[in-house]
Amino acid sequence: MKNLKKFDPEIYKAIKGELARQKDGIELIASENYVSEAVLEALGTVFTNKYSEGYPGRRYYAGQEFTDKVENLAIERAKKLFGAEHVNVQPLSGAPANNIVYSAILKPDDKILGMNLSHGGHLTHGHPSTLSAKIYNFVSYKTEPNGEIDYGKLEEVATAEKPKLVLAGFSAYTKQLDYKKFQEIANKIGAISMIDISHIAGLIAGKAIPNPVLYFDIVTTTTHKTLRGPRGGMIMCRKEFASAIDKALFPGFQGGPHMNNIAAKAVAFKEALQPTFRTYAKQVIKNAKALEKELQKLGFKTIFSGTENHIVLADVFSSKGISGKEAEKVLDEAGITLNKNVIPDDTRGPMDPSGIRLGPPAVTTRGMKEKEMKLVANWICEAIENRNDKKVLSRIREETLALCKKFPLYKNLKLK
Ligand code: DSN
Repeated sequence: MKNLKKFDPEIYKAIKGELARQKDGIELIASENYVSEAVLEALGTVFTNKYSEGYPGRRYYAGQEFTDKVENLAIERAKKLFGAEHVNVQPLSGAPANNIVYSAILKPDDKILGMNLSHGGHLTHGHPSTLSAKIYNFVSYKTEPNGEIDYGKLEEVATAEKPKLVLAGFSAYTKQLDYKKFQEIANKIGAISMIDISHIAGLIAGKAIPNPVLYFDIVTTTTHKTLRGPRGGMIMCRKEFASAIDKALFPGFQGGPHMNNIAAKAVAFKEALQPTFRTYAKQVIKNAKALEKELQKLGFKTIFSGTENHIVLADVFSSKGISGKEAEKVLDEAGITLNKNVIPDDTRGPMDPSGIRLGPPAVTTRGMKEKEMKLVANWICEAIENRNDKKVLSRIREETLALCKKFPLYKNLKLK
């Protein structure tokens, strides 16, 4: 980065700082991961210079010999990974992907049935502060006190509300969804079915959990969470929705695709097709289970208990008398990064909720296993229980740093 260092030392310094932060901290934000150096290399290329509105073979500007190659490879690899009939790799991220689908298949005021945000759903699945909630009419379903979705109740709501779209998927839920039930409910009321697999895409690609692609009409995802690709989104669908979705993306919603990201997506998909990715995906779930089990032993109440994916949600307010916001801050000081999170029907606000969400996709990438998860859970407990003792927090910080050094990241990436 010698050019950057010379021309823009402030940005250079921030990049260097971020690299050190990522290398030296225990990253437990369930939606984050570390891309490979090959993915990073693809991201920082001259593809960022190119405009390529349209799709391979039918673009609006000339000079598409290499962009077409890259986009076709990304599509081909995604199809192989997920078994989808049609793939669009151009969404800039998950929220645009969801909005593009809504605009492709719905009219303003049409009804969408999605998971309630405090029960694990996502902002774009109907939160009132989003643009989509201003355009469409969202109704929601919730989880039961035992953490499960009651599919009988879901069917009742769907039958009463008659949504045009039945939406599955989550950003803070820990259970395996019954894909077939969603499909049957959508079929029964003549609705389109959609699942947002942003969180679990890597677990599906790595065959650690079942693949929903055959059950749903439309599947959206981000590419940067468990799938371990660059920041971005993707839409997969049955052939009958392909043309509407492609048009809703361009010219409907986005302009030129970010070809450097699409190149990096193609690289990440190739990585996810390797047998080692299956081992990774399975280990992520083993690690999440180990983390949850140890936290429970230490007195943490976990929500949707008995994780079946990469997410653990803990009610720190009722277990340890600390808010999610304060826990996030204290743990950051100890070298452990995670996020505050609402719990079902949280009586506290989203900026200072009762819970924390944590997950091991990133630490698993650096090679940590169940033994390390046990250590991490114990540090979390110790830091929270001794939150006012700076000496304890600083000792834990030293210990987390020592563990990170044992599992090095980006060995060839050294910024001077
Ligand atoms: N920010 C992502 C997450 O953490 O789940 C989803 O929007």
